[in-house]
Amino acid sequence: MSINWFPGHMVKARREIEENIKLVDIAVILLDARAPFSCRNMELEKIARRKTVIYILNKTDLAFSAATREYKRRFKNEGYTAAGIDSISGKGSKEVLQVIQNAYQPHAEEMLRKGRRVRPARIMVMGVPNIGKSTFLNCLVGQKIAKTGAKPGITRGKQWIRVKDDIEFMDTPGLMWPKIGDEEQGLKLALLNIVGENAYQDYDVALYLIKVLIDKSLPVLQEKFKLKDLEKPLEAILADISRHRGHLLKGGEPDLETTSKVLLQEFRNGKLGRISLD
Ligand SMILES: Nc1nc2c(ncn2[C@@H]2O[C@H](COP(=O)(O)OP(=O)(O)O)[C@@H](O)[C@H]2O)c(=O)[nH]1
Ligand SMILES: [Mg+2]
Repeated sequence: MSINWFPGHMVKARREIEENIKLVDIAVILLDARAPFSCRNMELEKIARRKTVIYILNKTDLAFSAATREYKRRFKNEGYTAAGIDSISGKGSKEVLQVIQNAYQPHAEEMLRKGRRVRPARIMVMGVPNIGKSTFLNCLVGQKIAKTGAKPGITRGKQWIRVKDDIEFMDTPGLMWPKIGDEEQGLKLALLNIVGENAYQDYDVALYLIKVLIDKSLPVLQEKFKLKDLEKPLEAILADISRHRGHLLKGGEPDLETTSKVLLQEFRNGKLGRISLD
C-alpha cells in the first residue's frame, strides 16, 4: 500500500513532537469523531503519554451523536479523558476547556505544594493531517487571539496562544501521521481525507463509501440519488449515480471518475449526512 509519507518526514515529525512535548503539561490529541480509533498512531501517542493526555473527538457535527457518546465511553473505560467538539460552530468548546482545566488541576496543586506560582496550563495540539488542528485552535481562541510571545530560555522561540487566563496553546500543532493496519482502515482514512490523494484512487474510495452507506442502511442513496435498486454490484450503483447526475462520457457511458470525485467531495463537506465508521 503506498502512502504519501516518506520516512524522512516521519523522522522529522517524530523528532518535532518529542522536542515540543517537553514544553507542555498536556497533550491534546485530536481524533475524527467519525472514526476516532482509525486515525490513531499508537507509536506517537506513546510519546504523548509522557504528559497528561486528553482525547478530543473533533467534527462531531459530521458523526452520529450516539456513536460519538459510545466512542467517548470507550476512551473513558480505558482510563482516558475524552470530549467532543464541533470546531466550526464551537459546540462543545466549553466542555473541552473544562476538561483541560480538570486535567491541569494536579499540575497546579503540585506547583502550589512546591511553593511556586501557578502558571497557565501549556498545551500542545496533536493530530493527523486534516483532522482540524488549526480550526480547533481558532475555535478556542476565537476573538481573544493573543500571542504571548517567545519565552527565552524555556521555549526556544515557541509562540504561545493564550486562551482564557489559565490556558496556553503552542501555536504549532504536532503533526502525526496515521498508521495503517489494514485495507479497510486505509479506506476509512482516505474517505475522511486523512491520507492523501496519491494513496488511493477516488474510484475505490467512492465504492467503499457506497458500501458503507448500504451496510449502515443510510437512506441517502435512495433519497438524494433516487436509486431504487441497491441489490447490484457497487460499480453498477456508482454508474446509476453517474446517470442520475448526468455525468456521462462522449459515448454516453457513465463517467465514474467524475462521479467518484463529486461524491467524495459531497461526503467530506457533510452533504451526504452524518456517519460513524469505527
Ligand atoms: N464539519 C466540520 N469541519 C471541520 C471541523 N474542524 C475542522 N473542519 C474542517 O476540516 C478541514 C481541515 O481542517 P484544518 O483545521 O485545516 O486541519 P489541520 O490540517 O489538522 O490543521 C477544513 O476544511 C476544516 O474546515 C469540525 O469540527 N466540523
Ligand atoms: Mg493546520
